[in-house]
Amino acid sequence: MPTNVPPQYHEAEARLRQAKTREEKLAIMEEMMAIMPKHKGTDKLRSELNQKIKKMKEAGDKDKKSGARKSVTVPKEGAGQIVLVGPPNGGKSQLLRTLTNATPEVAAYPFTTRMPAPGMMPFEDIRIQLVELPAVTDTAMEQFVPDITRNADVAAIVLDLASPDLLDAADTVLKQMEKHYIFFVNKVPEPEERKIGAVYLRTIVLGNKAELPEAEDNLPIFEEWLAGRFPLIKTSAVNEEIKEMLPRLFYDHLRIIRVYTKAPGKKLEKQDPLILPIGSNVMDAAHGLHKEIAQKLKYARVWGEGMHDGQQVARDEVLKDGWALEFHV
Ligand SMILES: Nc1nc2c(ncn2[C@@H]2O[C@H](COP(=O)(O)OP(=O)(O)O)[C@@H](O)[C@H]2O)c(=O)[nH]1
Ligand SMILES: [Mg+2]
Repeated sequence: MPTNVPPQYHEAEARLRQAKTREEKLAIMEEMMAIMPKHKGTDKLRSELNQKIKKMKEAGDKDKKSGARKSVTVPKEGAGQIVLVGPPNGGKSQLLRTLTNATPEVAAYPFTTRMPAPGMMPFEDIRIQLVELPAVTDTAMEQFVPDITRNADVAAIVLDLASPDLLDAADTVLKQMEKHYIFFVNKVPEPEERKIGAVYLRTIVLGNKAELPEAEDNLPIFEEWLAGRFPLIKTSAVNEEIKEMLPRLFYDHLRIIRVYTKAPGKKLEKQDPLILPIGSNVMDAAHGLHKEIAQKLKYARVWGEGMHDGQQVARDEVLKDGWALEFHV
């Protein structure tokens, strides 16, 4: 090869020869494109590669039109689903490894993860589903990335806080999602302020690799860019200490509560909570348990914060996290 390209390029090229599916090949070619330095010596190579990418995309579009597009979904499990989205190399896989039992490949080259990788993160007596999505760049995003994101409960944008491309990478994630009418927000707007057909997803930003000195240097400009749009949590995915902090934080952002049910006359055992949105009332919990209980419900008794044991409450009493309920029909 006449041009000077970094070793990662050759490594990617080797993987390209092994790649089987079109999606894989396309992702690797996009990666090669991103790795290749831009100067006169690479002009020809870049234009050739661009042509190949274009052809492959066209072939893919044809398949889509003929209905061959394969859809990738991740069925929800546990108390809520949080997607980990971001540029390559932010530390999504490492986060998943530290917080769940999943074992996605962690690597210093981009685009390691081509399929969604789910894992279950324990939090107290429940489990929350984390889903690592393939990297989002300005040239590459698998169709299922917005599809899965749209359906998630919360988004966590995972960024390498130490990267010189931090702001561009962050911008790209938001812009790519907006193309699909997905808006990452701190707070979901009131119905009258929503755009028709748009999806608003509560979002937090994980500023990862926070222990690196460059992260500290980048912080002021990054906070300026953020301008309070999302909560920023500094993390070190490699540090086990995040297990003490992140599960609670993710739980809080899901804006859910746990309520336990108790049968009249039986001992209170706090097991298998019902998961309900914050603001749910006694009636909602009854519905969550059984339609018939909801239909016949007269009142409930409550054990938990702010109540004396067995206090009687009406059907519209708003629930608190951790309450135990006894339904009376
Ligand atoms: N210093 C440091 N490196 C990290 C951290 N998290 C991930 N990495 C490294 O960053 C690279 C990319 O991580 P990975 O989890 O594969 O990123 P992904 O592409 O977002 O899934 C790997 O070499 C990781 O070991 C962190 O908190 N601190
Ligand atoms: Mg990954």
